[in-house]
Amino acid sequence: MLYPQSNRCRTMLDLSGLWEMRKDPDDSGEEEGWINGFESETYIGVPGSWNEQLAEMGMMNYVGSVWYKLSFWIPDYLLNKKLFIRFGSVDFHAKVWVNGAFAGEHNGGYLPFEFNITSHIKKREKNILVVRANNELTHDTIPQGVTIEDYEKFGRNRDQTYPTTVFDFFAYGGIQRPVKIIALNKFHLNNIKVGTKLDGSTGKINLEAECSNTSHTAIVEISLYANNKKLKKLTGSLDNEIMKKELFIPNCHVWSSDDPFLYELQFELFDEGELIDEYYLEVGVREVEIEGSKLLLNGKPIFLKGFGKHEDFAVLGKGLSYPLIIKDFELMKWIGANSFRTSHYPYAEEVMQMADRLGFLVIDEVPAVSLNFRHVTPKTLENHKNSISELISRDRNHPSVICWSLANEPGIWGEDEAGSDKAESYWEDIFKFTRNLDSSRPLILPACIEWKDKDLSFKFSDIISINRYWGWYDVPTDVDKVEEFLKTELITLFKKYNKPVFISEFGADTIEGEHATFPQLFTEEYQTMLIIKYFEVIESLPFTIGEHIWNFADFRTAQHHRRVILNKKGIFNRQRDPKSAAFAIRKHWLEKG
Ligand code: BDP
Repeated sequence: MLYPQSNRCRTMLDLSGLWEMRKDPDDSGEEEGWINGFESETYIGVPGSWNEQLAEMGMMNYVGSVWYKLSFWIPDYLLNKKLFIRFGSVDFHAKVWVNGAFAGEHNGGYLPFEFNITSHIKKREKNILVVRANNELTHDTIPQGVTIEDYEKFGRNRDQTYPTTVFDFFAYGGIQRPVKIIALNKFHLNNIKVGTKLDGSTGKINLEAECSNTSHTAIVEISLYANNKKLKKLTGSLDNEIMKKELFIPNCHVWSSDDPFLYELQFELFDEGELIDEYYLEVGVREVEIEGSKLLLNGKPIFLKGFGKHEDFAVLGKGLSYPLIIKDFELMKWIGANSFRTSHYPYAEEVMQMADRLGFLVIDEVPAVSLNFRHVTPKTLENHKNSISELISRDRNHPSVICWSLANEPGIWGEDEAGSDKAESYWEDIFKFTRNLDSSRPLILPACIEWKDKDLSFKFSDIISINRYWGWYDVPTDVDKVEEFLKTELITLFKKYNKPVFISEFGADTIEGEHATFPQLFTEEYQTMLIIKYFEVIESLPFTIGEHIWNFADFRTAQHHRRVILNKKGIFNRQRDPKSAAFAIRKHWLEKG
């Protein structure tokens, strides 16, 4: 599935705006015929999460189905085209109808999906689009859900959150990314895959273009541009609707964090000499490898300085905001970061595009957070694999994506199952599945303290990635012990696995304005002191490949006595003002280079 664009052969209509909505706590909408349209309760901004924008009507903690409705027109000049409806994401389940006809459904949040709606469209009349979004999570879904009974059953009553979640971020619901109609010719490009490699100063691009059923006379022409100048043109013919080509660029301008140069590829699809589709794609030529304990970008060791982030902002929830994307990149540049992790789910496609353009290195994560092996079912595994293949298919062309992260902190609920054969074969399967889809990027899985060096995923990962909270959840206030424990632990991990070690999370909740002359949790001084201590330890060990602070900014979580509305481990507060630690981190990272 290609990211939508308008060009000579493609038209894209943006359906963002004010839609009508109605909640459906009994899930009776389908039976009552809402698929044809329904009497609305109020309006809702799309894209955007329903929770904060409609908190006053009880939507803040709502878990269940919500119906959305919008009427739209298809302009006359598009009536003979193939029409698709594309959703950037709906969390976590969506069913879609056009003029009462079922268009399709999608399971799983944070990833795009599209349906062909050509035959459902009314010509020269108003069309009614109806979407049922549902944000319930179960043991089978990715991420998994948890029930009140589960907390009791496993003696974890004190972990109970409202709404109930197994993870520490707010499970916002709704149509959170843009909805677009895409108009294409009958024959069109369906998908494009690029892979890049370097051979000395020559760049090699492997290209694969997939077309909808074209005739045998169809050909694809590919042109390579640098700074708007055409450098090369290749022609490929289709074999079973697929065209494969290799493109060589002598004296290639490689993509890197310091110089994120992007070439542009233009794909033109011709049938019997007539142009029937085209697509433009930005491409960065670069190579990522692991060599011994080093992570190499274009053959040179690279050290990751950055953050675990969240998509989260007041009122918007997880709704896409272009200015917020730009602001976050500005702050990351200002502070001297070169990378981030899309903890704990895939971020908007526009975030990935900006990372390519600004040279940020991204660890791209699937939404498999806090997997509970007591509850893992064959369906969970299937859904996990689906999100991996949807993520790779969406993001594989981004030079900024240097690693796939296959889960976060599985087995945190003290389950024996997380250390059993069940977990081992699960990870074996997941890692093998992912490598089959993309063997060009290292795989990681940020793990927690629960299983120490025995975490079963380490065996399969290319990089040992750990989230560590010495100085916060363990040995709070004792910064000397942090040094001793962290160092010993990192050395043990490296000795055991002989793989690069990455510290994917560390940090301290901090309330801006709180100060103390001694180590006091929640103060700005304590956050600064702890983070600088981690930097010293991590950077003193030659086998570490990076440090990602938890978190970039304060973010909303489910209600719990451990959190004062937000998780306050941000280096910036929720509205993106810096806490004191930001200045110390900036000094450290800019000096480090
Ligand atoms: C880590 C989790 C992260 C949490 C963090 C915390 O990976 O999602 O937000 O702990 O407790 O274990 O702040």
